[in-house]
Amino acid sequence: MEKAKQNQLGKFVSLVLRHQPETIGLFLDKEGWADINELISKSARKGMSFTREELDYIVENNDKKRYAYNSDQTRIRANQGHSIAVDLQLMEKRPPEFLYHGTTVRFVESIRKKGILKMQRQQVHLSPNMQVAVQVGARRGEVFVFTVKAGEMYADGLVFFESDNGVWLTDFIDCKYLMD
Ligand code: HQG
Repeated sequence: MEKAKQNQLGKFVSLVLRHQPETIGLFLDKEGWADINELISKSARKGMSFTREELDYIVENNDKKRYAYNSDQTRIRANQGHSIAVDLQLMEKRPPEFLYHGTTVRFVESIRKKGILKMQRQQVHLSPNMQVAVQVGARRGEVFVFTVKAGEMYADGLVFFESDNGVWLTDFIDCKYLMD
């Protein structure tokens, strides 16, 4: 599959599995799973044709492991990043002492005032290291990385989850947990 098609297919799958399944009339169950045959046939009907092998390639080789198949490989879901309400049934987990949030300089003042909000997503996304956080922030312009005192939040009773592709999730980060 050509690189351009990989990108196009990846973006399309993200859109329908995380944000707008209704654009192709796709059904997601409450844990975010879609039937793979249904995804393929309904996508084709909307002009986005791809084969099961092409989808396998995307799931296997996606740079961030954004998608996963279930155990019998009949269903697919996004590992994180949803704006629609899904229950990924992740286990709560003790975070490392520090986690990182990559953003852009123009949001810094607002974040210092209001904390890190989940905005359109279901939870705030945090990276396990500075390098990944820089990549996340770079999507939006000049990068700024907040170091988050995750260990302190956890000690204060706040809850964290780690997605299957290594993204840390929590509901909200009060500004007092941001390093200066
Ligand atoms: C910002 C991608 C002003 C926040 C990435 C971010 C990640 C505020 C933006 C995943 C704010 C929301 C998530 C406040 C937060 N004032 N701005 N108080 N609080 N923000 O895309 O973290 O490629 O929803 O800093 O790699 O950028 O999709 O979140 O800039 O893992 O798999 O509001 O999405 O993964 O943007 O990215 P997003 P994010 P995928």
